[in-house]
Amino acid sequence: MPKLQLTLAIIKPHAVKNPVALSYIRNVIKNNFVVLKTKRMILDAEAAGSFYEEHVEKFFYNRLVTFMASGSIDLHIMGHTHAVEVWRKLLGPTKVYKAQFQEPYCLRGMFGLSDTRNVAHGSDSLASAEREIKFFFPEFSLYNWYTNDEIRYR
Ligand code: RTP
Ligand code: MG
Repeated sequence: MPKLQLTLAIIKPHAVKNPVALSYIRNVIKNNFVVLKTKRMILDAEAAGSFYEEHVEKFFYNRLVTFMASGSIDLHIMGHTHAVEVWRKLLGPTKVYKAQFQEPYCLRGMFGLSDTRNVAHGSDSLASAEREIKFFFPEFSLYNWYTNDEIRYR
């Protein structure tokens, strides 16, 4: 049985509030990944700040942190043999002008409103995926997931 690589998807507040976006994104996730765990939560600004600590020096940091703490977010631990790459490909470019003009059928092209309100987050490497899953789900066991494991944990 093929082994699963894991990634963390975070559906951002504006997309959680948009029923068309949310149901489309959920279908994309369901059709492409084994979903191992989901959680809806509201981050406080302190937690959002520490999640995005690598960006602390960037001009958009305060805007990003304030936005991520502005409403409910949906977290998904998702598995696929190439989970990190596949989810980022489905999301498309970070910058909304690139997403809309170069890849209009990616999730950010369809539902992105700005570079900050760009629909969802995806881990950018295996190491980030592990850090990010541990950040939100400290009790989650990261290893030895296989393609027949859907819903075992949820
Ligand atoms: P993500 O982590 O969300 O998948 O996005 P990414 O790796 O493609 O982008 P990154 O450079 O890591 O940026 C992290 C988050 O910062 C927000 N951002 N806002 N000009 C802006 O307002 C701006 N630029 C980047 C994005 O929403 C990105 O998700
Ligand atoms: Mg990133």
